Amino acid sequence: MKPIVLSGITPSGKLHVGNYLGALHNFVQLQNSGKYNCYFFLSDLHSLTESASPIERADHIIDIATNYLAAGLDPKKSTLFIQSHVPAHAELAWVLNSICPMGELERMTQYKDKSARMETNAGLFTYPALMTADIILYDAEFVPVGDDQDQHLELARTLARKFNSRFGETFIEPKALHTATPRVMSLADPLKKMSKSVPNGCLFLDDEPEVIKKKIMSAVTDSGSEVKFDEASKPGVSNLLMILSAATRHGGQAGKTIPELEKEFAGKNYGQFKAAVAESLIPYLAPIREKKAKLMEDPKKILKAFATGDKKANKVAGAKLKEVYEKVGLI
Ligand code: AQP
Repeated sequence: MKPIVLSGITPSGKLHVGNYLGALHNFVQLQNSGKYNCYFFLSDLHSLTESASPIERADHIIDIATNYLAAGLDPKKSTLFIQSHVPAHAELAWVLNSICPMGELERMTQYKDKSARMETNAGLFTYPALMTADIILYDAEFVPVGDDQDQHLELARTLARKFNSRFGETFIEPKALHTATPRVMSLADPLKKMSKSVPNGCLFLDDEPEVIKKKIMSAVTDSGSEVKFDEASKPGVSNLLMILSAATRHGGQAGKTIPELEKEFAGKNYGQFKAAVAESLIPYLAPIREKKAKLMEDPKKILKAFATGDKKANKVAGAKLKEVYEKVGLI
């Protein structure tokens, strides 16, 4: 049996290159490797913790679903589904909330960061329990994510272990899978990660060439002139070097390495370097933007691509939830 890979993206805004280079690109690679049984979903229940209007939320769901397909996820190769169409996620989350120590949730950095900049709610606080349910319902061994999710993955392992030791062997402890760009930083503040909820630092997947150029040319870099990778003293330049390295890959081939790029840009200034980053990114992102625009002509067809996956996910997750209810003594 092939190992199970599962991951999701929250429809809380438009996708940015961090979401793509840290997660979505990897989903497609893993799917196409043929080595895994892949599940990819839209974590729309998680988006309820944010204050989008119903119309905005529905638009974001369609937008991310379209991005999945435009980036190369294929319902014939992967199980693609929508979280809210599979009730077992919310049900298992309640069971896990009931065994999850408050202290584990209180120390989550994402919760602390978000609660510092937005009004908090109980959903935001207990989101890692729902995320754990999302993963362990399917016996997922590997979860491709950006490194901002490592702490939540660690909690998923803890909760799986805790449940197993209290109620008997039921869940697999999942492991994170990272890409070479596990944390793309904000273009406006390279000390913070690029986040959908802070749009002014984002390069969006469907930004037009002129917008890409403008955003990259005005990305915050440090004083100095040397194009060198040093995350402590040159976080802006280091971030752009990582983005450029990813954007120079073609097909299945690896991109230029950071040392190769440092050599290529020795003696060149930041303006020349940034222009080269934009020139590589424009053709790198164009196929996704163009495919997405084509898919958007028929939004109903997009959601149809998730219908078979919804059924399969309900079958797998429903069976696991039944086992859980029996083990905890619900009759
Ligand atoms: N900056 C990033 N660099 C690399 N990977 C990233 N991811 C997010 N930001 C970066 C990865 O993208 C996947 C989907 O993320 P998500 O939408 O489920 O949640 P998130 O991590 O909270 O993403 P955002 O963009 O920061 O959204 P908001 O602002 O709404 O919270 C995940 O695998 C994530 O690691």
